[in-house]
Order: sequence, then C-alpha cells, then structure tokens
Amino acid sequence: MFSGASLVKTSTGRVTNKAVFQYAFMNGGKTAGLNLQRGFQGWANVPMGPPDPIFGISETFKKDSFPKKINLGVGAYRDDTGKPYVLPSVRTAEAEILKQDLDKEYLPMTGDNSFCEEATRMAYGDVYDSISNRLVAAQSVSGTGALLLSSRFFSKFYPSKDIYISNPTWGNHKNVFSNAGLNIKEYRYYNPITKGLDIEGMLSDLSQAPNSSIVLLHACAHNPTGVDPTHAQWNDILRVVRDKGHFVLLDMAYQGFASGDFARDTYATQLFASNNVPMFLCQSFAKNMGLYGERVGCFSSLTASPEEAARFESQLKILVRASYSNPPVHGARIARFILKNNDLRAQWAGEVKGMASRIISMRQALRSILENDLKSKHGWKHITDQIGMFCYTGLTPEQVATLSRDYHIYLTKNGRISIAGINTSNVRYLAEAIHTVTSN
Ligand code: KET
Repeated sequence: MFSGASLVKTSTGRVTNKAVFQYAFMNGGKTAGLNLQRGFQGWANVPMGPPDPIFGISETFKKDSFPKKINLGVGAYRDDTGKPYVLPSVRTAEAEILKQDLDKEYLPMTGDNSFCEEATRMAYGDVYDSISNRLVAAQSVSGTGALLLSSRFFSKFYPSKDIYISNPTWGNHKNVFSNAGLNIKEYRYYNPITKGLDIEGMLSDLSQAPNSSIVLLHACAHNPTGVDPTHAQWNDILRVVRDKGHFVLLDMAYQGFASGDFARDTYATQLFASNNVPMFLCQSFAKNMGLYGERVGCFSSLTASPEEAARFESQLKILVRASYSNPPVHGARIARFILKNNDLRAQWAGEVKGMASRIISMRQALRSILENDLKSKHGWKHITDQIGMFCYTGLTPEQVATLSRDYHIYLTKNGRISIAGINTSNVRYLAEAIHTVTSN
C-alpha cells in the first residue's frame, strides 16, 4: 500500500515517509497519488482526451462478449475465419533469420540501408535507377513514422507551412501534421453523390492553393474512400502540381492492395518522380506484409542532386537521432529477407494477390446479398467499384451507431468499413444489418 513512499519528496526535496502521511492527510485520507510529490499540481489541467476514432473501436470491440460481433474498424487483414493472418513468406523469413544467429546491435540512424534500397526500388519501379543517386531514404517506424519524419522536416526546413489533405482522408494525417505545427487545409476529393472522385473540385482547389504548398496524396488505394484517380486524372494532377510548384507528399500504405500487383500500384510514384517533382514518399509494410506490430516502413525524399541529397541526409540523421535514435531491427530484417530472395518474393506477391482477391470476393458477396437477396432499394455498386481495404459505405453516423448498439458491428463514424474484416461466415449477418438500418 505504501509502495510509493520512497518516491515521495518533501518541499526541500528530501524523501521521507512522513511526507506520504501528510499527503494522504491533505487528501482526506485517500491514498491515490501517494507517489506524487507533495503539492504537485502539474497535471491538474490535463483534460480527458477522446478515444482514437480507429483504435478506440478495437478497444470497445474487445470488451463486447456478443458471439456474432464484427470489427470493421481498423484496416487490418483477417483471413476467412476472421483471424489475423501471418503471411507464410513472413514465417519462412523469420525462421531463416533465426538460423543466422544474428546480433542485436544498433542499426544506423537511417536504418537498414539494404532494406531501404529494396523498399524504394519497389515503390519507384522503373524510375528507380535514374533517381537513386539523389534519393535519400531512411527506415521508419512504419508508415506513421515516415509521415512523422516528413512533418518534422517540413516544420524545420520547408518555407510553406500549409499542407493540403484530401477531404476526407485517413484521420491521423491531421494529427501528425498539426502536431508539427503545420496548417491543415483541405482539397475536395470525394463526391458523395456520384460516390466517385471530384476531380474538377480537386484540381480547382489545388490550383487556388498558394504556390509551393505541400500536397498530401494517397499513392494508391485511397483511405477511406477506396477511390483512386485514373491514370489520365493523375496526369491532370501532375500538371497542376507542376504549374503551382507544389511539393508532393505521397502516402503509400497499401502498395499491392489497389490492384493486387505491386508494379501496377506505382503509377503515381513513378509519374511524380520521373517528372522530377520535389517529393517525399512514406511507405508502410504493415498491410502488404502483414507486419503491423513490427513497425516497418520507409521514408524517402527525392532531391535535386547528389550534393543536396547528402545535406538532406545529414539533417535527417539529426532529426532521427533526437527522436528515437535509430529504428528497430527485427521487422526490417524480415522485409529485407523477403525482398532480396527471389523465390520468397514471388511467394509473397502471390500471398498479397490472395489477400486482395479475398477482399474483392467479399465486396461482391456483400453487394450481391444486399441487392439480389434482400432487394435493398439503395444502390450498392460503389461497394464493388471502390478498391483497396476499405469501402466508404455512405452510412450516416446515426446508422453507424445503430449498427454497433443493436448488431455489435463496429465501424468508424464516417461510415468506412474495413472489408478485410468480412468473411463468408459473417457477410450475411452484416448485409442484413445494413439492410435493416438503411430501410427505415
Ligand atoms: N497511411 C494511411 C493512409 C493509413 O491508412 C495508415 C493506417 C497509415 C498510413 C499508417 O499505417 P502504419 O501502421 O503506421 O504503417 N491505417 C489503418 C490503421 C491505423 O489507423 O493506424 C486504418 O486506417 O485503419
């Protein structure tokens, strides 16, 4: 009960047991806070924060004991039995790495260079060889860590502090960039009437943004809408970005999930890089390798020359050193092993295709039950038109609340569902629930 006694200090800094009893006395005998310095008021003004809109759902879901509950909140792949999926290629890589009896030394500040080289080669595709001598890359703490490095670099060195994000976008974008002191601005992206891209609105907003603004684009499989620009539309976006001298920040958290093919998902990265648009790229291996908790990602910056690259890298190291010193070793080893081993890499590509295909078949099943079996009077074509892990259903916040309260089906308030959480055993229950809440 008095385990905090030795930590309690008097106002002169001496540690005494007496102070514990004084503090308890002052608190009306309550023992809470016993191990805080007497009179400490530091956190009195810290307000209770809201739960995270995505991870908060997983917490609520875990507490629900209803057997048919479904978590469609977080974008994390599940197999057809609803279980998290460790890719067989990852299991093999881990077993091989274990045999190598490697040490646990610190990585360099920019991480595992060989991993970064393979990761960026995969993202920049055919353009890679022509830019590699002016590309700076650092292993990051997954995709969010890459975004964090971007945000810190912008706030320290980039002249404009305005960052344009799509409306809507992944909720955490706002948090990451406003934490770094950037001004969040939005460009139009999704048209709820057509359930498609509002390309005119997007181009017009980007044209009206001040020159040299930062523009955050999702490289593929846009979250939450599942709506990507066509190649022709990407070309239009490029034209505006170049005319305005904007800086492009590409968030690539889903390479392979848009088309089921890594190379085909690199259109945007290749387009901007081959046109020498100043850009950052934030890659994540959380989804496509299923390495969520290993936190494997890569931050890269396309600079103007090898000399500029060297200066950029020196500052990146300083930033990393002051933030977390150097990144963790294990996940990057797994990713590197797969990327550098031709057989395993081919196997991995097949596994990603398998995940993408299962998601597509769940889209089809959900739509078909709603339209054909339940004869819903609403149109559900967008379920199969949209791509990637998510479907932006168009369900209202009230309908979302009813789904969780009455059916134990959890999704984000904006009506996004993670298709990866649907399987052959729960798709009908889900469709029936959606049908009921949209029929009134
Ligand atoms: N960018 C986007 C667009 C994104 O959807 C995520 C994750 C990330 C970056 C970061 O992923 P990381 O695990 O840091 O590599 N999105 C899912 C999980 C989350 O919210 O963190 C999600 O939207 O459910």
